Amino acid sequence: MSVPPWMEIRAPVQEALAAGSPVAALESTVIAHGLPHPHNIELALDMERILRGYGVTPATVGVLDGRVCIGLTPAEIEHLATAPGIRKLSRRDMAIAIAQGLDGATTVAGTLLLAHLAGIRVFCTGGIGGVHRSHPHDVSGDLPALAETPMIVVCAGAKAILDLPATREWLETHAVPVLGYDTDEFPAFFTPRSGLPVDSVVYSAEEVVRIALRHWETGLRSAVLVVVPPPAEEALDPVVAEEAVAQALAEAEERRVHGWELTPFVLDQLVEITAGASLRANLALLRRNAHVAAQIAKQISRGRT
Ligand code: PSU
Ligand code: MN
Repeated sequence: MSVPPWMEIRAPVQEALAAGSPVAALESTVIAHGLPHPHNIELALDMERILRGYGVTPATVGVLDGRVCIGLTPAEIEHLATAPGIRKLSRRDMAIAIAQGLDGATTVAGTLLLAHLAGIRVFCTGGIGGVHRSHPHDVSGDLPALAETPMIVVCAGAKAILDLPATREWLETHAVPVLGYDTDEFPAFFTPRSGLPVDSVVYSAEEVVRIALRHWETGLRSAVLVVVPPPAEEALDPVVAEEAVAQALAEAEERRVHGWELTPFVLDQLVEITAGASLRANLALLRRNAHVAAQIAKQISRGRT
């Protein structure tokens, strides 16, 4: 596989890919813009530890001085977690960041683009972006990236701050199968249920991989979304969650926050409004997703199912 000159696949990831050993990609926007310091660094390193515990090589993706790095080092993760002015890189921003030598953290969309280019097939995140409430024209770049990238993406659904029915419809239209991992409902990120259906319930990594391989054999190039509910002990009460989201969105409206800043702003507000409960839920679901993604990465590396 030929790798572009601006991409560095770091040695552990390169070796694992060459040997056919399991690899899972992790994004860095959640580190730079999604979680407060120092939880962001702790969580990023913890997700890597969870993957390694299963024998899976973590590939945290980010851009440093215009170099695309697949498999950031802990020092580089710390840089993205603490330095001011780290860009949030979706697909449209990538060429600019590379050509202009910028530092940036990759969103779900940005990570999908780069991890696929590196030959990775499993990606673990918290919640995907989607259609924003009352701004139906603000559609996250995550959705078209999911429609166009053959990758198994493990998440807790779409962030509850979004229009979940519209987001769910979008995935359906663009041929992204939604597999509920031991659940029959699309999770609402902070809470296990949204009232929206999944396309199928699956109970094992083996089932996920079998479906994903058949999906791509049909010629489709879209992602397969595996949705995992947040752990019950840390999940928010649905009424509390909805009230907090409404309050956070009203605050964003009042301060006229929009575009790429909206999601981080609202997540930040939620931590304050819920006195840290939304943060605990976010951290817990990210860890759980890493456990599920690790098993899927192991299974896909075993070859044909
Ligand atoms: N999930 C989280 N926290 C986050 C995000 C997802 O638990 O911070 C990030 C992801 O990187 C996702 C991005 O791609 O938010 C979506 O941003 P936007 O709505 O601007 O596309
Ligand atoms: Mn957006």
